[in-house]
Amino acid sequence: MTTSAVSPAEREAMRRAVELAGTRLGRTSPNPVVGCVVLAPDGTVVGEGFHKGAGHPHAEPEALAAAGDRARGATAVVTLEPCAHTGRTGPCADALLRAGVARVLYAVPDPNPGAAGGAERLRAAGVEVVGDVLREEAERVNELWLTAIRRGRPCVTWKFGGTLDGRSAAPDGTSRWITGPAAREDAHRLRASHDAVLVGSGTLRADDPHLGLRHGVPGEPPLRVVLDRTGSIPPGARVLDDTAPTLVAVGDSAPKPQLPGGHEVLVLPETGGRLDPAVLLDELYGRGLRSVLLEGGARLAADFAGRGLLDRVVAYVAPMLLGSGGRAVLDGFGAGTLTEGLRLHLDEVRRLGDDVRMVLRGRPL
Ligand code: AOF
Ligand code: ZN
Repeated sequence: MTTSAVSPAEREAMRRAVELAGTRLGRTSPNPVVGCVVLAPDGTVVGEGFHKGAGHPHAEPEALAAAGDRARGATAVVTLEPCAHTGRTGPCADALLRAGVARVLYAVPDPNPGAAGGAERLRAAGVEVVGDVLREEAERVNELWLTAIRRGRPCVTWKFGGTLDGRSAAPDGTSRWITGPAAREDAHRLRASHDAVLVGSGTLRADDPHLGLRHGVPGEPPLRVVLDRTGSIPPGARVLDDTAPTLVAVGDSAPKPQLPGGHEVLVLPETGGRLDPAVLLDELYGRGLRSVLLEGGARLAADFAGRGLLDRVVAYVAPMLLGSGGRAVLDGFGAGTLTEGLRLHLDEVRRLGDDVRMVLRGRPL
C-alpha cells in the first residue's frame, strides 16, 4: 500500500469515527464533536473514543487509552486534525507520538488557528499522515461548529413548520397541528442538537412555548433565549419554568423584568427601536455557544434573514393549503425584485409521515 492509499477498513473506521462524533452533537460547545478509531496493522479495531465535551479529554487520548499497548504501530483514524496545542488538555499530536502510532488519517483540518498544526508535527516526527479522508461526511457532522468558527458567531438555523403555501397559522391563529407527529418529533431532536433556541416576544405571547426537550428525547436541554425588546415577558411564561435556564434579552430602554430564580436578563442596545440580532449572537458566542435554532416567529426569522444571518433552514412542509389571510412563515423581509430574493441551496429532502423535511443552506462559506 502506498503512503496515501486509504484501505476499505480505514474508510469504515472513519465512518465509525464520524458516527461516534455524532453521538455528542449539541453537548460539546464551545468544542467540536470528534471521534477516533485505532486500527491494528491487520485492520481490526483496537480502540474507540470520542470527545465528551469541553474540559474532557479529546477523542484521540480516549481511543488510545482504550487501545493500550496495541496502539504501537497502529493507525489512528480521527474526524478532525489532531490538535497541537495545550488548551484545557494536552496536544493530541504528542499523545499519538507517545503511543507509537505509525499512521494517522484525519478528515477535516482544524480551522481553529490556536489548535491547528498537529498534522505537520506528526509528519515531522516521521508518522504517515493523510488528510481529507471522508471529509464531506465529517464536515457534515461538525457543520454547526465549523460554520461558527469560520463566521466568528454561532451557526444560525431557522426551523419552521408550514403549509405548502408558506403559512404557519390560519387567520384565526389556529396552528395545531399543521405538520404531523413524525415531523414534530424530528423537530425535537433538532432542538437537542443545538446550544440555544431562540424565540421572539410575539411567539412567546401567541404560543407560550416551553422550548424544552420532550420526555424521551436524549440530550441536554439547550439554553432558551427570548428576544423581548420591551421586557414584557409575563412571569408565568412556561419558558420561565425550572427545567432549564432562560436568557431574556431586553432593550436598554425597557424596564428590567423580574424573573424567577435561575433565569437571566441580558440588556442589549436598541437601534431605531430594534434589537440587533448580531449583537445577541456576539454575546452568545462569547459565552461559548456555537449554534442557535430560531423557532419563531415570522418577524424574528425575517430580522435574521434580512441581515444575512441565516446559515441553514430546516423546513417541515405539510400537504395543506391555507391561502390568503393565513399567517406567513416569514414576515418583514421583503424582496422588491427577484434578484433581491434570498436564494438558498437545497441540501437534503426527506419524507416524514405525510410531511416533507427540507434542509437548506444560506450562502456558502
Ligand atoms: C482534537 N481532538 O477531540 C478535539 C479537538 O480547550 P481544549 O483543549 O479542549 O481544545 C479545544 C480545541 O481543540 C477546539 O477548539 C478544537 O480546535 C480542538 N478540538 N482537537 O485533536 C478533539 N475536541
Ligand atoms: Zn486534541
